Amino acid sequence: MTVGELVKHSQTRIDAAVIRGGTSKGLYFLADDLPADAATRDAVLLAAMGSPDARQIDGMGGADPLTSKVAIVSRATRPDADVDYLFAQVVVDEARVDYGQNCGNLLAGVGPFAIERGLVVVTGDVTDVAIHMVNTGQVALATVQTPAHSVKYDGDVAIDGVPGTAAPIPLMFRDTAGSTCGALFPTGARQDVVDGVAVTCIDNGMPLVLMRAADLGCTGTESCEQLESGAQFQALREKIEAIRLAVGPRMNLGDVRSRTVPKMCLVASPQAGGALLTRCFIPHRCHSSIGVLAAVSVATAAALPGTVCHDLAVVPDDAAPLMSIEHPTGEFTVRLTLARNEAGDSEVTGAGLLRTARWLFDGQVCIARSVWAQGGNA
Ligand code: NQM
Repeated sequence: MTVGELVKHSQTRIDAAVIRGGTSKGLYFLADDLPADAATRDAVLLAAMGSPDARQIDGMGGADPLTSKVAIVSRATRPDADVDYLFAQVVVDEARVDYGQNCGNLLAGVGPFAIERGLVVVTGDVTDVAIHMVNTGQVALATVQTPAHSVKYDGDVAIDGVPGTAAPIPLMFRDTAGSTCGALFPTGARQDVVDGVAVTCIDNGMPLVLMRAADLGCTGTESCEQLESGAQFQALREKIEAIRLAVGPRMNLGDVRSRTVPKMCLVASPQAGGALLTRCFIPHRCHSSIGVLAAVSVATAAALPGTVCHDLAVVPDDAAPLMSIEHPTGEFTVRLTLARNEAGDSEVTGAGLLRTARWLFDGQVCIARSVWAQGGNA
């Protein structure tokens, strides 16, 4: 018996791709290849990533929330989309899979995956893929480069946080306001005071709590390492978590102790010619850059008067301002679409941005047979 046959007999193989989407990386599955039963599927995803374990040494995860992500893709269940995309955050050091948020970075890999797996037909030099984001219910539009009838991954677009360049994948969002919390400003105010700190609670695709870095005794220019593990920032971390737990119910998220939202974001005046400087906690690790829908939510808060960051931000005077959100490894540009509502107030009606993605691996993940017994029914 060959080594391959041994593996085949003691483990179950499931077709999967590993794709870098934006500044994240994850496993991409066709929904039909995973167990239909939710408990069994979660047990399989935990085993695939190697969770719970801080090092994820017995799985494909990279010991970081940004590389412990899963995209589950299937034919669309609504007429205005081409495919359904369910995002799963596999918690690194707990036996938990969270479906309570979207991921705009993995979203960038969904179009290429859907085309390569035959769910979407190439239409020309570029192929638009309308993606139903099942976690929150909106449709995003991704444009994939498809010259010569196949997905083109190489190109000349650089995004901060990823070395080198690749083919652009523009993403367009509409109707993301309140997608998880029910309202753009779920507490009903553009600013609240929580635990003595002024905060803006916002959800334009990602539930976020914005706090001025200066109000918490830091500058916003600190490194992720300092913020995450510096002894001098222990009190800051505890304060941020206390605020998070307090605002969770007020953002219609309930008890957020074991949820991955809301994300917590320190803001300060821009330092590199952008619109605003950020440091995001997702919610306990510091993001090495910034999430896609998190950037959309930050840009939205920066553009709207009355938030904790509007007066710190440099907002271009334009109906479609390009908002450069500075983060630990560079910047992330979001183009907002602004409109006036009936009361004459400015509203954000859409957002567009550029990501890249690269297919890294195509094969099968091997899952111990015993996982089926632990997780439920296959
Ligand atoms: O906000 C990380 C990421 C994300 C989420 C996180 C994301 C988004 O960078 O749309 O992309 O906030 O957990 O992948």
